[in-house]
Amino acid sequence: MTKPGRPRIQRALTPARPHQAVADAAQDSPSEFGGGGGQIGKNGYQTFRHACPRNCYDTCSMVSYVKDGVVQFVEGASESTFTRGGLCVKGYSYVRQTYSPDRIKYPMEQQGRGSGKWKRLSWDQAIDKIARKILDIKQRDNSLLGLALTKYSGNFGITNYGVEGMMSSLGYTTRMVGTPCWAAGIDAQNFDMGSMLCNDPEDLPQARYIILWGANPAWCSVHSMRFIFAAQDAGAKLLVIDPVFTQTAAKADEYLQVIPGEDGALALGMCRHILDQGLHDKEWIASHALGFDDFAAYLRANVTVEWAAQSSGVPASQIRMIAEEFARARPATIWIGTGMQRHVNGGSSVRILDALVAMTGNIGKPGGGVRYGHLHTWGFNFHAMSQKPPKDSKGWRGPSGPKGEFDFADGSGQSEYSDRALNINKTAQEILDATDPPIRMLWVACKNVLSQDFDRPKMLKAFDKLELIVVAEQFFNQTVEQADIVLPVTTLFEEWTVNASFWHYWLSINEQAIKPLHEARSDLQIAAALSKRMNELAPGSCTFATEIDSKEWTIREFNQNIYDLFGLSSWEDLRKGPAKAKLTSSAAWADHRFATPSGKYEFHSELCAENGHDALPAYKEGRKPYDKFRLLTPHSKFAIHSQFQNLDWMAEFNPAPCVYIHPSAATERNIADGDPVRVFNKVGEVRLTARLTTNVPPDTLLMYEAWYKGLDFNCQNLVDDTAADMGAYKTGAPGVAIHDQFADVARA
Ligand SMILES: Nc1nc2c(c(=O)[nH]1)N[C@H]1C(S)=C(S)[C@@H](COP(=O)(O)OP(=O)(O)OC[C@H]3O[C@@H](n4cnc5c(=O)[nH]c(N)nc54)[C@H](O)[C@@H]3O)O[C@H]1N2
Ligand SMILES: Nc1nc2c(c(=O)[nH]1)N[C@H]1C(S)=C(S)[C@@H](COP(=O)(O)OP(=O)(O)OC[C@H]3O[C@@H](n4cnc5c(=O)[nH]c(N)nc54)[C@H](O)[C@@H]3O)O[C@H]1N2
Ligand code: SF4
Ligand SMILES: [Mo]
Repeated sequence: MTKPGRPRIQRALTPARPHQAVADAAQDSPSEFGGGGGQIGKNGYQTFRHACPRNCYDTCSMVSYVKDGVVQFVEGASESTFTRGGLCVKGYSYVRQTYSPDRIKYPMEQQGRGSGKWKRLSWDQAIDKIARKILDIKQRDNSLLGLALTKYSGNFGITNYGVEGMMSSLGYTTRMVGTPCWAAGIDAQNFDMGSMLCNDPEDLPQARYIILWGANPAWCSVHSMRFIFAAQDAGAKLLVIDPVFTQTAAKADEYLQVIPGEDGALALGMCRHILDQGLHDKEWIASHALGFDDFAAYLRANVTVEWAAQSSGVPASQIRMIAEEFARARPATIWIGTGMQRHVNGGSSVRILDALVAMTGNIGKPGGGVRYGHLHTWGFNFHAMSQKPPKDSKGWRGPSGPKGEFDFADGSGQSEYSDRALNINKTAQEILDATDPPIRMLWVACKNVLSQDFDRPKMLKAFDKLELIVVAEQFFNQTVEQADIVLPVTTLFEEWTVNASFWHYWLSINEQAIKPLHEARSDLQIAAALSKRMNELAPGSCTFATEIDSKEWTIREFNQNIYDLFGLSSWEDLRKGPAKAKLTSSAAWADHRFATPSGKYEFHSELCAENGHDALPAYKEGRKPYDKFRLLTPHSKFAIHSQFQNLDWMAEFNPAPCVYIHPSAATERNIADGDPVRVFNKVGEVRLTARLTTNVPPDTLLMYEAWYKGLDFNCQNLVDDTAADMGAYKTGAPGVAIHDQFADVARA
């Protein structure tokens, strides 16, 4: 399908000044809660530096404008050539998020999970109850393996790894490891190249051909669109490959509707055609790659363009055309979205996309590359995370594996004991199965378990097994509803930290701009309070500091390597604005010294074979359908997962969830646009409104994940916990096949 023209979305990136009238009438009134931060700007506002700490590609550099101790409005920082002074709809609503009447204001205890009968506690009471429970577990089990932590992407500030530090400081505990997000792709890139590096997105304008493969940056990385448009303006072709005609697809020169999970077949067809046409980069392959002959033999023996067309639903003529265009354009690049690897064959598909970019000689080139993400700028001290367990702590016997994609050295050191690592993507099953000792207590931070984890009905059963559930949260979300104790946590304006991105190369300091609202405390302060009480009740039972200055702790995360990488003389330089890494090239792998065992790009990877997969980037079948329709539950424009959609500001734009159905499928079921429907499968059901659109294939249902305040919509009632193929090697657990789900629909 070719779509002509593309309306611009630049306007969304223009800095909004919702409170300009207030600004003009302003008096100087510096906030006393800057922790020594902030500058007096125009019109009497005190300004502070921030970073959007969510799990978003863009990790925007932000500025807050404070008057009378209140954040009046926010802007994107103009110094960053990535953020460019603009935020997305979610970023602009941070003020509402912080001052929302729905924020959790003080510690509370629930009289019966799900009862809604909450009783206010003082911080001392709450922490005392928690500390006594931890000591009780230790006494019963002679270890703290009965205490489990689940944490993911609520806040990626570097000091926020103090939550993991808090656990280590108590002893060896159980950790939910891995990532629900991008595990399969991480392994795939590690097998092919030895690490996950990524071109600077700001070099996209140099590309002559861009494929956005299962990525939706028009919603999920709005700032990247500017660079894509610049490439198009300079004559590049933009191709979007997605089962859904997304807003990103609407900007493309060409759109291909692939059958979900069949991207590997499509890319193999392209590889075969490029090989047949002799369009592969023989020089690049000879100098920098290992095992290409094996891959070529595999293609000749197992792949035809017709087979690829049959499997992927993309006509053979189109496969040939895009293969030739891609191979002839130099440089050409693929952005592999995280969406497309959430399949039982997702890692295998990513390896094939890597191979396509490699065989055309596009790796290591500005404007080229196979773009997935990177952690190149994350070399902090991880001081907050690195805490030693108390002496004589007992734990799991045996070595500890990686604890997720951000597994930077943990200070627990070498010991005969370690933490018990369980799969975060099977949290419910792991809790149900764990014995010796069972999991007795769950600590939840930066994670909305009952909105974002899988097989929600099973999760509720697993929660029934737990003796105590503590959630550190900002909002009364669906996990808090099922908790025993909730602790109010701060927002980004209320504490210090520092933020790097897994996509661009900017670094931003996050200053404290205001005093924490209500009785909110940061996760670090919570850890300190817990340590204090633990040591009062049982001296030596916790090694965490008992007083925390979040600014001091932020400074401690910096080191000379970070200063050198960003050209900083001190962390304080960041108070003048964000800094960009001094890259020798915008291209990842520009020196072609790959981090694989052979030092080459490995089409044939023994390491991959040792990890139980095919050594070659070979086709792997997708999941067999278990119900009538394919069900996709990707990311919303108005939410970061379960965050933001709950705000009244956002509800105004997007009041209620809906399921998108193709008109032909809807007619068969007598469903009209706007009808209330039931979507159901073996996991459970949800009720919502039907919307008819040809943007989805006839055999697919589409709904966006999100948490709406006051509505019981939850797509995890339909998503099971089936694993993706890869992820265990680098992140400690396989990824999860979020988009290999199936369901049926009927009028409600
Ligand atoms: N607005 C907003 N921005 C976000 C987020 C958010 O929740 N909201 N989340 C952040 C996070 S944590 C992440 S991981 C990223 C995600 O960023 P993206 O990967 O860009 O977004 P997703 O919505 O997860 O998936 C992208 C696309 O994958 C498609 N897809 C699903 N299965 C297949 C398949 O088999 N093949 C192909 N080719 N495509 C497929 C979906 O239809 C979807 O359009 O965005 C980040 N930014
Ligand atoms: N069906 C379906 N499921 C999915 C996905 C999908 O596409 N479809 N996407 C998956 C992906 S890519 C991801 S990354 C995960 C995301 O899974 P989560 O990381 O669980 O996602 P969030 O909804 O952002 O939940 C973070 C929680 O942390 C809280 N929080 C924010 N800041 C802080 C803080 O400083 N301290 C503490 N203690 N809490 C804080 C927020 O209020 C929020 O409740 O979801 C996965 N689940
Ligand atoms: S959600 Fe993403 S685009 Fe929006 S402000 Fe945060 S980092 Fe920027
Ligand atoms: Mo994610």
